[in-house]
Amino acid sequence: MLLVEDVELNRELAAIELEDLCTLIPAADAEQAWELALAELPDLILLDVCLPGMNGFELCRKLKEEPLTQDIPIIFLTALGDAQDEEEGLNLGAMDYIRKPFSPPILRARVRNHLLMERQRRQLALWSRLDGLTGIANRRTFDHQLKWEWRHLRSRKQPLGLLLVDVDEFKAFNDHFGHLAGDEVLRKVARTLHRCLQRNDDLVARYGGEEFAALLPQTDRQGMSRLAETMRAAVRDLGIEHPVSTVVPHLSISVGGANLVPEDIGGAHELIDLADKQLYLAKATGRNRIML
Ligand code: GH3
Ligand code: MG
Ligand code: MG
Ligand code: MG
Ligand code: MG
Repeated sequence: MLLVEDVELNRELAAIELEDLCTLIPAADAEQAWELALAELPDLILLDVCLPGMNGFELCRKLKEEPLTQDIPIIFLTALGDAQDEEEGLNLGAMDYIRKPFSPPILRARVRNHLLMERQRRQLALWSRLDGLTGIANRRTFDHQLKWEWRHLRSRKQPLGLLLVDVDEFKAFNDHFGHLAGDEVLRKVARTLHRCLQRNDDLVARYGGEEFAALLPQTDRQGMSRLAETMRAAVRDLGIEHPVSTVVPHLSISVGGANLVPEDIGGAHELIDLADKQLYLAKATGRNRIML
């Protein structure tokens, strides 16, 4: 939690009351608090209003305008006691407004409740981006990232690569071993594909069912081909028996890939269409292969 308070004694008083609830980051003015908020992304900001230089209301406005910090809950802790001040603070987006002198146990209880809510919010935000079965990125995250990369690379005129990965004859695997065994295999495949990634900006997501998608910014066809082959080999090396497969007696994947420099006309769905067609070809020509 970030504690923004210019009077040292007040900082110490608040710290005594709150230090066992969270890690306290102290700031003596709003400029310093702004830097710390961006660098640390604290789970709560306890904010004085009367500060040297930029005041607390101005800092609050600035934090709410910045995408990185706009969701961080803010509690004003201030000697400004007018109803108008309180109204202004709350209208700026602060979660709470506490007047000085404060009652230590009430400050403590309010801070504890807001911290709890923020931790829950962060947990939900994280879960909304991850696939429940495999723990890798979900479709929502993939769609979001695809749009973002498309726009980003369009302005830089650099290529965006996409690999669509589909487990071969997985229906037969489920029918033979049961869905629980199938689920376990999907977890293993997801983990394996994820481990094959080399760059920080690469993303592998569960696209749906037994299909995965790897988004590869600034990757040329050669790089894609190398990665796809690494993935195919890594899944094969899991050595998962698939006795009813008509392809090979172990679990295998087919991969379709496409690579485009985003243009002003057309959209990211073009890339998906192209990769999908290549995946279809990989399936139609025998599976357990890569088509780029
Ligand atoms: P192909 O080689 O043509 O891809 O054949 P396939 O059987 O893999 O493809 P199909 O699309 O016919 O079937 C996909 C199967 O994936 C059917 C479904 O039961 C299974 N599947 C999808 N999602 C899950 C899941 O979350 N858990 C399990 N266990 N199976 C799943
Ligand atoms: Mg002050
Ligand atoms: Mg499929
Ligand atoms: Mg399949
Ligand atoms: Mg099929």
